[in-house]
Amino acid sequence: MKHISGGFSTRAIHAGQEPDSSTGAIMTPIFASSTFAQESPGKHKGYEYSRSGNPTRAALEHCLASLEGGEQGLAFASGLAATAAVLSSLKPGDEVLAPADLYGGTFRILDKVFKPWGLVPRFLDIPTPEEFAKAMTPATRLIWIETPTNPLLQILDIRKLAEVAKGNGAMLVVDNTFASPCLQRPLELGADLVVHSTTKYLGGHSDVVGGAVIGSSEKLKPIRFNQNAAGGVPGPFDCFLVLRGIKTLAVRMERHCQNAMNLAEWLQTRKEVERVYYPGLISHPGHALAKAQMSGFGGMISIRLKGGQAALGKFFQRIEVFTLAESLGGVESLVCHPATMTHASIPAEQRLARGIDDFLLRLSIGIEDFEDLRNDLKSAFE
Ligand code: P1T
Repeated sequence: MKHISGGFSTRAIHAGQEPDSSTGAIMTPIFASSTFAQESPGKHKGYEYSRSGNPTRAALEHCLASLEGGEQGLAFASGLAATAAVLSSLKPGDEVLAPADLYGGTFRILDKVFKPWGLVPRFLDIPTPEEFAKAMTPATRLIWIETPTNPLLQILDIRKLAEVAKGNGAMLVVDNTFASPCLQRPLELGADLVVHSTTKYLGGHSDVVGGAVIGSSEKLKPIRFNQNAAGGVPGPFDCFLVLRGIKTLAVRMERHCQNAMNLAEWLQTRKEVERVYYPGLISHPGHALAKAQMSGFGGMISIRLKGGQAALGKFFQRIEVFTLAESLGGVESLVCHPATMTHASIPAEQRLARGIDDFLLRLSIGIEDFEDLRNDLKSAFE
């Protein structure tokens, strides 16, 4: 595949996506073929069987690597399939440190799938580099973080955590789903691997589930092996959808960020809202760090609603432009109730201790007209 240089948007549109050599098709063809003809045993055009490699997937993997500034990308059937592939490269007895504020499914796979298998996950309530450094033991192989975190939008210091990990011979993995490579590139800040749920901003249109891992060829070796050996691969149509979404990532992110910033500022002035969590607000404890390691503050806002169950019930009844649904990062605005939806797999006691109670709402701000989003929330509050 041709190396495409240039700015982020140029690479988003062209990396891995040169016109099809046999037909000239501008859009990457969906190679719906499970297997590929061989001229003689072992002599082929680079593809043998679609679990091992598929041209549409290869285009996506190439593009993802280019956007994150990694040598290679690997695409998976979902964000959690990507997570599973990374965790599978560890051994029983290895420790994984992660912030307590984490996507519920990531907590669940660590706690319910890999812990019984022998991995030792430990979750830190205060996710500062100092606390991670204190928590490291000789068995710690991986620091796994999200930043901004899901759902409380805490900002973690990628550069310092990479140093903590390296100092102890461990790796730093950053789930970059909330920021997307458009706003934050963890590999450039020292992270070893980047993980994505491509279901979110990369796909961008809530029409596909996918995942990815990006990094150096060397560090991806066991994960590449797992991709083929365990087989959690996406189909070619899903790869096409993510590739198509990526083409508009930069323009979408600009609008997500703008709408979210305007709404966060407005939400701060509302008496119905006890607290607004958005890293773009000067009052956010991670604001300065977000400004330093991100080029925009993203499209996710969490709020704590006042007024108890009655206000909550009314809010869900009255929203019209926002839709009550899991997921995020699509062009349409969504509201999620983490306690019963995305973070329900965390035991109630732990969930409450982490601040995920009934009155926490997570908003995925879409790219609709700002006034319509504000008016929708306004009428749901009043
Ligand atoms: O849903 P899937 O593509 O498997 O991705 C899992 C995942 C991984 N990492 C982060 C930060 C995520 O937010 C997710 C999925 N999250 C939701 C579905 C959600 O509504 O938060």
